[in-house]
Amino acid sequence: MRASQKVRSQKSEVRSRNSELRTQNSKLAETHISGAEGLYETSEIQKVIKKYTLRALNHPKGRPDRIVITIEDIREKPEIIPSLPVTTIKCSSIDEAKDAVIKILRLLKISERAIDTAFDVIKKNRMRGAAIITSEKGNRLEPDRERGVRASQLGINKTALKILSSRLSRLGINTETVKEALILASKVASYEHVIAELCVSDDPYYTTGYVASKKFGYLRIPGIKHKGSKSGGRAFFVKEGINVEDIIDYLERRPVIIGKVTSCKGIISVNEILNRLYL
Ligand code: PML
Repeated sequence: MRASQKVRSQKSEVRSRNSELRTQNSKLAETHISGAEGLYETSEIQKVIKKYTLRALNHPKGRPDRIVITIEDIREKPEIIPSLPVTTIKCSSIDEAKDAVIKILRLLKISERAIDTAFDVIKKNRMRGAAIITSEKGNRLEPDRERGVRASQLGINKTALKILSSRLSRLGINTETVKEALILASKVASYEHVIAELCVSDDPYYTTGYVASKKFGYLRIPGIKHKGSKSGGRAFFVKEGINVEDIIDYLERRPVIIGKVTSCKGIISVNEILNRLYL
């Protein structure tokens, strides 16, 4: 499901050939409001369409004027993977949250340059999908920098969903947002050349982000941005020299289903990660 809204972009001043400044007519630009997807049984389609439509119509980013729902038959047998373990990092301020992200990424051997590139992408929030950033040189690999890369063709089977919901409920975080983000992060991290993912929601009222990796699992970072901030996005940190077409093919086109749920822990301090007390 993709929901969007046409908004009038700000009037811009342009210089004409005789050097006069004139105001250009404003244009309508399409703004992303909400997106969701999953792999489902045929019998679930009606229920899911209702769920996605209601979500789009009640989104805090505003009322969409266009909701597109696409239903596609999957022929390839999905790969079954486990979910990443879930943990929340204790952060009491935005500075602490950013500091935790940087420390975790450094521990995963992501260079300062790559970290800066990721924060820059997230701050600007001009992409619909994710940026692919090499972990040493900090180079951007995605062929279309506006569109980015969309992790797609992902889901969770019914048994695993029940277990996940019950484990997250005990921690008070059993929401669609957390479950969908965890499913996506688990697929992304399962690709052999992905080292980590950094995500900050572009929802102005959702301020918890995450750093996900095979090594430390899905680490939730509360308060990574100010309430009301429109910045957000995803960055996938990858090994240098990877084949970009292969990773895009895996993330966008290979069906992957969570079939097993790994542990869901409570809140820990970033030092427990840094001191490697946690694994
Ligand atoms: C999004 O899709 O907007 C990102 C959601 C991040 C969820 C983080 C969490 O609460 O675990």
